[in-house]
Amino acid sequence: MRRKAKVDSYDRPAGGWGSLNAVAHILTQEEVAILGSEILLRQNKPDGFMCVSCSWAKPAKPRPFEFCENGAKATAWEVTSKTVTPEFFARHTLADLKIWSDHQLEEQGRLTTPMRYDRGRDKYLPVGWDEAFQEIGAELNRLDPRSVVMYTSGRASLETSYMYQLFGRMYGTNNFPDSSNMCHESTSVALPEVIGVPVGTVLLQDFDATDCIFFFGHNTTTNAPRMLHPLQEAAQRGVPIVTFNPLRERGLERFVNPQSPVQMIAGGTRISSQYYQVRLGGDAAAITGICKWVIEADDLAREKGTVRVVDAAFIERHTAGFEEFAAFCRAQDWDEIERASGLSRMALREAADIYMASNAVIANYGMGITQHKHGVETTKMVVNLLLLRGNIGKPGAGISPIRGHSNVQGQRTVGISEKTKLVPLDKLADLYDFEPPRWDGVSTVDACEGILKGKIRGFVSLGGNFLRAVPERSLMEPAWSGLRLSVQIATKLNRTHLVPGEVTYLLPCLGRIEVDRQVSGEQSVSMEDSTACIHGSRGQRKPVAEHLLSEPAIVAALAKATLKPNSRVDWDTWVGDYSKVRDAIERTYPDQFKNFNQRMFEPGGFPRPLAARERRWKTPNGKANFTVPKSAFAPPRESDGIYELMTMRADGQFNTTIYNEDDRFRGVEGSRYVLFMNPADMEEAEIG
Ligand SMILES: Nc1nc2c(c(=O)[nH]1)N[C@H]1C(S)=C(S)[C@@H](COP(=O)(O)OP(=O)(O)OC[C@H]3O[C@@H](n4cnc5c(=O)[nH]c(N)nc54)[C@H](O)[C@@H]3O)O[C@H]1N2
Ligand SMILES: Nc1nc2c(c(=O)[nH]1)N[C@H]1C(S)=C(S)[C@@H](COP(=O)(O)OP(=O)(O)OC[C@H]3O[C@@H](n4cnc5c(=O)[nH]c(N)nc54)[C@H](O)[C@@H]3O)O[C@H]1N2
Ligand SMILES: [Mo]
Repeated sequence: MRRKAKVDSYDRPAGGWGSLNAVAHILTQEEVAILGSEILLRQNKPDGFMCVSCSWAKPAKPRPFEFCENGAKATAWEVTSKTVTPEFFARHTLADLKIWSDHQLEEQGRLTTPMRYDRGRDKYLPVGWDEAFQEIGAELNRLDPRSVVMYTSGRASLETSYMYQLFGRMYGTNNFPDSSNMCHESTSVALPEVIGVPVGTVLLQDFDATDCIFFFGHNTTTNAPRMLHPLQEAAQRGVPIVTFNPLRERGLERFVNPQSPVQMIAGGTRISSQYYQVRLGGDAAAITGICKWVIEADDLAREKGTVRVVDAAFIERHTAGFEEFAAFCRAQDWDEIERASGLSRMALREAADIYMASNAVIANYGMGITQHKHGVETTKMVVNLLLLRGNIGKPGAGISPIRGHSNVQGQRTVGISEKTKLVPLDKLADLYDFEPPRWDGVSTVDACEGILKGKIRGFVSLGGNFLRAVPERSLMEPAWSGLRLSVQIATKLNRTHLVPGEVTYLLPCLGRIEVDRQVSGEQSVSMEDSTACIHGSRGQRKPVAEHLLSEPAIVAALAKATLKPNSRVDWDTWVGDYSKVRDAIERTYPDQFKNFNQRMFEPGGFPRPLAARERRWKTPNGKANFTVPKSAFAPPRESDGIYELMTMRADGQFNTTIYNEDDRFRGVEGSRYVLFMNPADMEEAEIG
């Protein structure tokens, strides 16, 4: 039953009693007795499983409960005792199911049986695994590999992802778009150009050593709640946390640690010391303003012969482009900076003063920076700010893009990419004696265009909900039905599964929290967190249904049914013992994964070596690069009555997975279709 939507102001802190309530609620909703079974106690622990929700770092010395409200929701959602059986599909045509909400679809529970779509009956019918693999293999062999997309959602393990990309390349395609194309692509493009690594440089211990944190466009309360712990500890040490966000996000203001009895009574800690409600898309202008103050202060110091404000030695030795960047900042006009950032010059002066008074600064950011047309330039502006005072490659400092899915960063590390320059193709060719395709494959956007034009004919999806995750649904859904082949490897029923191609399979897999038993015994898998640390993860729960296969087993079976035998790749041995896949990953990336099997359960994870952390710059010029933005300032409003619209996640969702229709921290209950508007704008437009 739908509840009536209700919107109220939420003035309580994040965390606290509300969090505990929400956890109890989801456990009941999903009919899981997991508190008793101690499963939550194993979450994010060195001997346990890695949370299937966000990718935030896992500490070496975990708290007794190293999970947050949303992590508990994600666990309950996966280990639910509810199941979708063949009888369910026998009862419902896809036309029936199409009117269900996204919440209702996934809420049916875990998929249990491989299914094939039957057009005549408009229903999914059960099919044997072998038959499914044989038919998919035959279909793939009839299609041109260039016309086949192999999508990955960011949850699959390093082992699965490595096998999947190898299968695809041996089949003949580099079409490996992934969910990261839809979130931190700006990071993956910007950072290699300016600091020579595609990922963030901070480690969890940097939060203990930092003396200032800048925070741009991330809703930590909902999207990486465990990060509130290091933020809270830093705030308690008196570290300034300078936040830029058009919205006042609750958790960035106050946080009550639900694990601390004292705080539960005392009402928590302030998180942000400064909260700047930057204009939407105005971060590049705001950072320019801050840098302008820094440069002016430095110019003055040079004039007077006093201590430099910028880190001149670092700039001299490690960077290129400083003079051009400084000239750019000097030349910017304050009126224009104020207009584009929505912040006054004195507010930016205050932020600059805090920045200049700090010796080790971390800059965190999320979708508020990346998901703009100018996301790449704005990301580079964040780097400019850090480079001015040598805040990359020293303890307590660095850049920290807060990634999304729990292994989205790791998948790129082991070869999931459509861009050939990011993949060691020669090494793969050498190790497995085949000729990988050398052309660049399609990204998510290219894949959509290819589907619209009818050029993409086959789509294999390793998790995810592509049709719901991409925009332009009204164009994409009809075009999707033109696909010859759609193969969906999934745990839960979702919207994409309801739009079949000519030949459509739904292949149910084990989740990460389930025990994965193969011939050599119980298997573990691994993933990379937002700070480039690798963690092992062991399944804990009995699988929800007997016919489920693991993701590596499904990928291997598809590969065997599609490819000609190759004596260098023994898919069965890999499936029998995943440590053999890790050996293969280590052979492919010897520097990154040295002693992979021995180190995967190190508390806190083992950090991948990142050159930028040691101030070695793998950029084309061997330097860290200052860059001048070309177009990052928001354009003027075209006319009155035209508003800027921002969309973001609610608290009750994980991307397209909708746990419930509430957004507790924004005071919304019972609906996801809520538009917030500034009261002044409403009054002016006579709305309400
Ligand atoms: N519970 C839960 N956790 C998740 C997810 C989930 O859906 N649910 N998704 C996961 C994934 S895949 C990802 S990518 C991450 C995403 O996590 P976030 O990066 O936090 O993404 P959003 O939820 O879109 O929140 C964007 C934030 O940026 C602010 N913002 C919007 N525009 C601007 C701007 O122009 N400038 C600034 N400075 N701020 C702006 C918004 O007010 C909001 O606070 O979360 C991951 N974790
Ligand atoms: N409407 C909407 N669109 C979005 C976003 C959003 O918040 N809302 N967020 C954007 C962002 S930042 C991202 S990263 C993308 C994410 O895009 P996707 O990664 O494609 O989407 P998700 O919603 O994360 O995928 C959920 C589905 O994954 C499957 N699944 C869950 N666990 C597993 C598993 O262990 N194995 C397998 N094989 N399948 C599994 C389930 O069937 C579930 O229905 O979406 C982008 N687009
Ligand atoms: Mo994401």
